[in-house]
Amino acid sequence: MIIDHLSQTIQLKICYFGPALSGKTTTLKSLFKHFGKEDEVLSIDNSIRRTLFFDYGTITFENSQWLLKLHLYSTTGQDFYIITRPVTLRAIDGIIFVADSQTSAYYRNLTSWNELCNYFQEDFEKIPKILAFNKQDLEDKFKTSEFLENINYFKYNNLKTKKTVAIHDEGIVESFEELLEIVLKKVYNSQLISLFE
Ligand SMILES: Nc1nc2c(ncn2[C@@H]2O[C@H](COP(=O)(O)OP(=O)(O)OP(=O)(O)O)[C@@H](O)[C@H]2O)c(=O)[nH]1
Ligand SMILES: [Mg+2]
Repeated sequence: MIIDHLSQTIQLKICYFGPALSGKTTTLKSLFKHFGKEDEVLSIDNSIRRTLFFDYGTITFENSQWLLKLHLYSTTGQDFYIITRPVTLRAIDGIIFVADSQTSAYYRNLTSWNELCNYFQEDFEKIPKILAFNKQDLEDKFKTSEFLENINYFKYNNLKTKKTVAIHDEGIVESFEELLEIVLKKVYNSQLISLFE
C-alpha cells in the first residue's frame, strides 16, 4: 500500500492466487472486461497460454478527494515456476484465492492454500481475503463446506467466500467488490486516511 497525501493517491496491490489451472487468469481478464479494459492486461505466459510469471493490470477509481489505483496480479499456478510466486505476493493488500471446485482438484486447492498460509505465517490472518470457488458450472464438484472445515475457516475474521464461473463472468465483479470493501475498510480503520469513503 502506498498512500501519497500530496497527490491524494492510494495505491493498493491485489493478487489472484490458487492452484494450477483454477481460473486465475480467466478471472482477472473477466474483471478487466467488465471495466472495458480487456486489452490492458499484461500476461507473461507461454505458447499454450499458461501463466509463466504473472498477469498484471491496473484499475483506477476517483472521488472528489482521492485517486485509488489498484494493481492487480495473478500468480502462476504451475509449480515449475514456484520461484516467481513470492515475488508476486510481496506487499499485497488483498488476496482472491481462486479454488478449482472440481473434486479432482480438492487436494491441489488445499496444498495451494497451505502454501499461502506458510508464506505469510502469522500475518495471513490480517490480510483481507476472498475464497472464490470457481468452475461452479461443472458437475463433479466437492462440497465447499468440507473444504472450509479443512482449512479451519472459522478461525479467520478477514475471509469471505464466493462461488464463481469465470468463463461466464459470474461472481467475478462481486468477489472483487467485496474484497475491495474489506481492504478499504482496513485502510480507513487504520486512520491512514480520513476522507475516503
Ligand atoms: N468450466 C470452466 N472452466 C474454466 C472456468 N474458469 C477457467 N476455466 C478454464 O480453465 C482453464 C485454465 O484457466 P486459466 O485462467 O488459464 O487458469 P490459471 O489458474 O490462470 O492457470 P495457470 O496460470 O496456468 O496456473 C482454461 O481452459 C479456462 O477456460 C470456469 O469457471 N469454468
Ligand atoms: Mg494463469
